[in-house]
Amino acid sequence: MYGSNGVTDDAERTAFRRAEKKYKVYYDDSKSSKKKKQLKQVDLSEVVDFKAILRSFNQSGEVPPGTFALQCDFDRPVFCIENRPGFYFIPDALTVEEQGQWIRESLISFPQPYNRTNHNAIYGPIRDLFMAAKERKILVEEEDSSGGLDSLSNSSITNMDAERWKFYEENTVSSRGSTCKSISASVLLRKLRWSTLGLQFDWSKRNYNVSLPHNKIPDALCDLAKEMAAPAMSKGKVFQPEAAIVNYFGLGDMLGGHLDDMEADWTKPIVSMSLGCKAIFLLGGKSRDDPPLAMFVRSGDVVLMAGEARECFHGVPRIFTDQENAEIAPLELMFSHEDDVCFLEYIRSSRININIRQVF
Ligand SMILES: O=C(O)CCC(=O)C(=O)O
Repeated sequence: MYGSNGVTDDAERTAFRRAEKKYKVYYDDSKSSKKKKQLKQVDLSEVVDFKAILRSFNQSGEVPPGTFALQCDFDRPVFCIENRPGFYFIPDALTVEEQGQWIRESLISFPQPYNRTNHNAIYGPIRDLFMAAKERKILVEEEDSSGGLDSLSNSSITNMDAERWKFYEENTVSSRGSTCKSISASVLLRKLRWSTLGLQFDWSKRNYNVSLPHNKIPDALCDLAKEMAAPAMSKGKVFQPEAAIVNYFGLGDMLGGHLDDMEADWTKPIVSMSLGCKAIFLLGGKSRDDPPLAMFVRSGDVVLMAGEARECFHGVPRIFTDQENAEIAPLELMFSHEDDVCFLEYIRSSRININIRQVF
């Protein structure tokens, strides 16, 4: 499902694949410039824009054919799509402060053990990745012998003692001319694709492994998810957040079409929050042959998928990282303090999605 090149030779086979191919990032070889690779232009005329729909709804109460505003007690407009029951779009649902808070948490605390990340399989649990990237540290595989890197100053070690890979200051690693395997924390941060909160999802078995130790989902995130889930919940029922997957996207990364079907009760929504650069979300039907609807998802938007929409293929074929299209000006302002430059740098070329689930 994950990867920067999920669309292969059989790209033309289904309507979903064709849409992924239409929107994914390609570089224009014909205009190859020595300085910078040019992105191929993409036709965005068919992409549904809920920001524009919200604007029109606020001005005139009108929405385009095929969409409608949900009649509910929620304190801001919630839009639905006529032939996609169970799908809800809440544009601009999170304040800029909330977006900033969850971007910070997604980078600092969500990838911390016991939460697992895509890096676990190779490096084991990694502690304090974001700080290590900020401090330009290097993750080094420990040698067993006493003359190995164990003899380096303990103060430079920030990873868990029992772990085989540990962070070192850049200069302490290079001065030893070591033959150990190593990788810089900033490269690892760039390659961070997911972390899992609460009950841990096992990607290899595609189910929840309740026996794995895990950190509780922060109360503030549970409260926010409960509040956001309300338009998709039956009267009197409250959403119970038990697990979350945090997806991290850089330019060229995509999330291939898939179903989220490992939770017991599909009447409960998945609460999906977008942070950072704008992206295209594809909402398909129950078969990959159903042509998907493409829509923009921007920082602060929340999508709910419940009931029949839980059976619909969906994915993210593209994010926009250029100044004009990323649409992150309010976040740039929020992270303008010099202490926040590391968040600013990250989010200028990234998108984060937090999707929260009730498992049982
Ligand atoms: O990134 C998104 O908006 C969608 C995430 C998603 O579909 C998933 O994690 O299952």
